[in-house]
Amino acid sequence: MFYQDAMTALVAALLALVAAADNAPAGKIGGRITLGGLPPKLADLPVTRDFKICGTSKPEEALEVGSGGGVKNVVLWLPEGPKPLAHEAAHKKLKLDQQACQFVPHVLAAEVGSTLDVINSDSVLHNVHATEKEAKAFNYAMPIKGQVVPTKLKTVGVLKLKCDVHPWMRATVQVLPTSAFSVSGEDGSYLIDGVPPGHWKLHLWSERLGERDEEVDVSSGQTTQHDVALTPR
Ligand SMILES: [Cu+2]
Repeated sequence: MFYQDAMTALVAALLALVAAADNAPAGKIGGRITLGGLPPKLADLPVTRDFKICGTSKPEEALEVGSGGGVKNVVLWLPEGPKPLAHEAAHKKLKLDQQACQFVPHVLAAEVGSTLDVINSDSVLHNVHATEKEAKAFNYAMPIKGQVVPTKLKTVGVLKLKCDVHPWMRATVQVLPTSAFSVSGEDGSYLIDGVPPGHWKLHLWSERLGERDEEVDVSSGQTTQHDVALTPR
């Protein structure tokens, strides 16, 4: 029957379209995060012990604004973006160093399933104490210089790290449900790679400026430019 043939052809054409969309090359989202208005002046954090190794003060890193108002350490990700592949995430390692009584870097982002290697580069005792939503995630002492302690990041969420020996030491690790993420650099620029074409919700997190959602359209093989101006609060 003609009608049936036409329907079969139509279904085949639709299936081909769906397959083509699945195979379309990914796009990217890139841009700059800036601060609208004057950056607040944040006081340095006083060092209260182990001065020989730690120095006398540490910069407050909760909000770092560079030249042209670029905001560093904003984490951006697609909450509904491509899920991490367990076998790939298992090989991904992040380094969080303790240098002169400071966590370096101050903010890290990782896809769930990757491993966090915490390093002690100081010849002083540090204590790495992580909480998630006020509950203990892990807590261990690192007395030896050069020591590395790996932790598998098994659950999506925000890990707040501190050192109980040096109360000014703070870091945040964002454990994300997607492999599509980025952390803004010194000048506020970011780039998210491997984004399938489509309409996406883009989530932003800043330690000091809070969280917000944006919407972004991504085309196959293209980089969507998406700048965001945040306001101090
Ligand atoms: Cu410490």
